[in-house]
Amino acid sequence: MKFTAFELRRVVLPLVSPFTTSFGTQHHREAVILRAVGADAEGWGECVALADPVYSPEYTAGAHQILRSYLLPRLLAAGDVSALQVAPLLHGIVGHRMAKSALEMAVLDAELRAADQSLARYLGATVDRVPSGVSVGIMDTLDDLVSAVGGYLEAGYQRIKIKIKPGWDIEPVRVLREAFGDGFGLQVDANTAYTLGDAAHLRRLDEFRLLLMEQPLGEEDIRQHAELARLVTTPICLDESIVSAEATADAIALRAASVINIKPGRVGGYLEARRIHDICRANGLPVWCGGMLETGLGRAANAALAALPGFTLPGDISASNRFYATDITEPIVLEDGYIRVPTGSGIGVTPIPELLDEVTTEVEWITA
Ligand code: OSB
Ligand code: MG
Repeated sequence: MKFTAFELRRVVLPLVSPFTTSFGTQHHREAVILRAVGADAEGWGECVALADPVYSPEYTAGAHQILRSYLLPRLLAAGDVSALQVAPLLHGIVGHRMAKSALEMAVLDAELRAADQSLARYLGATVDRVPSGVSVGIMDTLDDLVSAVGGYLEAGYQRIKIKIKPGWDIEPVRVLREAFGDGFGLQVDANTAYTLGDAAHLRRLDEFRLLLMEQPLGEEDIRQHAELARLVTTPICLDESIVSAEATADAIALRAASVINIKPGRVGGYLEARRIHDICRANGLPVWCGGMLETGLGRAANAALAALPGFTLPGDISASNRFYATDITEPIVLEDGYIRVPTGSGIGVTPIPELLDEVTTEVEWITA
């Protein structure tokens, strides 16, 4: 399809409660939303970069800038393009996978809407709903944590992930097992907060029957994760380190991880995400779909991806109301612990114009 214009929006959505990780506290979700205007249909994309470069090198203002100055002009100049051509077309621009992912998502959404096909069907989904997990931030007190997790279990979430950091790791896990027992899936996410020197400390998590330990060490510490994996029994899962299919293949070959968190935004798009799924499946590694506090747009698309057969663990695909009192789309809801896979064409949801306008802080049109 030929694309004639792109609408770039900056949005800011307030969070229902602050979200704290080892890299900081978020009170708002600031994001770039992209609308592709094509000859046959429109498509929507969401950029998962955070407001600041604290999880990955990308950040909202930078993603906006790279889309405006480099990615969109190339796409507009390319004439007729399909989603499969977006990554090769943008290959000459190094990095910026989150920005590239937003663009590929918008093009793919438009293409699928024009063909009246759902993203789930296009990707190869095999189920119509996906089990829902929730990511729980670092709290001020253990009591606050127990009460938050109690609420999520009550709501039906099928597994709990808690954020950890040095000083908030063993005890939080212990109190959750004491409060709620062994009958629920529990995992931890360190967002790179430890070093291999902490191996003996991290080994203390082994007695709590965790599903996995996510990204304990640095993004580039693939070999060190392999070393750590030999020293602990809790399965190691990589998030930040998994930036591409190539990085995934290397991590598997080095035995640095036995589980992979796939985030489409982090790896450059849903097509690369599917490649990573395929590589993991061929190697017998379970995968799950990570989250980046997406609006309903990214949340719906993630549910489609998570419906592929290799996604055998519940992902961080929670209901819209886990983060937002009002989403920009019809809210994604939890039903008996599951999120329904959208069946409409494309990603299956669109922003509700008034709700999108309400959270928009800047609008810019990029044309050929
Ligand atoms: O490490 O998985 C992470 C949110 C922002 C940045 C990184 C991460 C997270 C989460 C939240 O854990 C996942 C979600 O959207 O529910
Ligand atoms: Mg993570």
